[in-house]
Amino acid sequence: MGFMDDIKKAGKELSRSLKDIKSAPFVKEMCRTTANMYRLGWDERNGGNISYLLNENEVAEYLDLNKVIRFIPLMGVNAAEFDVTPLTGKIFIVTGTGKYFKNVEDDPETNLGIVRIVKGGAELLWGYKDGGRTTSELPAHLMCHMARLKADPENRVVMHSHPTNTLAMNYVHELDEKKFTHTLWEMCTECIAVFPDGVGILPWMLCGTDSIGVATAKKMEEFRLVIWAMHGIYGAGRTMDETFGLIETVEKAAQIYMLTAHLPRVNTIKDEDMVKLAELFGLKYRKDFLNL
Ligand code: 2HA
Ligand code: ZN
Repeated sequence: MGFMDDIKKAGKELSRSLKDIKSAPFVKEMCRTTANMYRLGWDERNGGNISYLLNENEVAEYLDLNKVIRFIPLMGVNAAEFDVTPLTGKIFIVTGTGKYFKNVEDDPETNLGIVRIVKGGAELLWGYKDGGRTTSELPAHLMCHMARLKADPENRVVMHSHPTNTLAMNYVHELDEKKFTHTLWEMCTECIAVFPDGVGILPWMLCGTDSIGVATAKKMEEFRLVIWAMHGIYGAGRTMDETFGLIETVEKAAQIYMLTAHLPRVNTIKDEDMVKLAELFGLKYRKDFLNL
């Protein structure tokens, strides 16, 4: 047998030994999470997007990493100015542009894609079966990944969503990071323990552009949660559960706020009590966001 035959044989053996991608834990996590978010009412129509940094060796159990389906350019950014070098070669699973969270679970191969980041765009390794592309917010996601990886090398997930009460609160509460975080911390005892770093806030900005990406990533240097005023929220974390849990906790607190904001406040959690809780858990928290 010649050299080329050996290569062909090796290729065939590789594809035979690959596991079914739909059974991959990271595909299942994306399906479960998007379905949950849809049912919570946070991601109407094509609202929301998730990107999840994968371990290359794990992906190689399911896909031939040398097989690139096609190249997807980055949209909405000046590719020459947008430097993705720290993420070059990294593999992400990402929700598709225009795709509905509602439909991911039934058809992950159309609504999700697995891509490898290269200069100016992404190489598609799996998914977007109908010719689709990565979320229009991918530049913002990539910038957030770069910022969070600097703050925490274990960060893996960036998630964007439109949670109802968080959005409602944007219309009736001052959009000041200290005041907004403080109000959320007051709404559930565990808030200060879940997001001791607080919530960053951006004013209303045009989405899908690199300027909102840059601004979000800047906030993500110090916050794992960033509100896009009158639009939604970004969360970042080490796992899907952690990231989802951050947004879920903000949304729960915002719901309590919206249920009580128009009523006379009789009781509240005091700042001294929040300190006790943060100290019990040994947390580094934003002391400057309290009024002590
Ligand atoms: O992907 O939520 O901000 C749809 C959006 C854009
Ligand atoms: Zn959005």
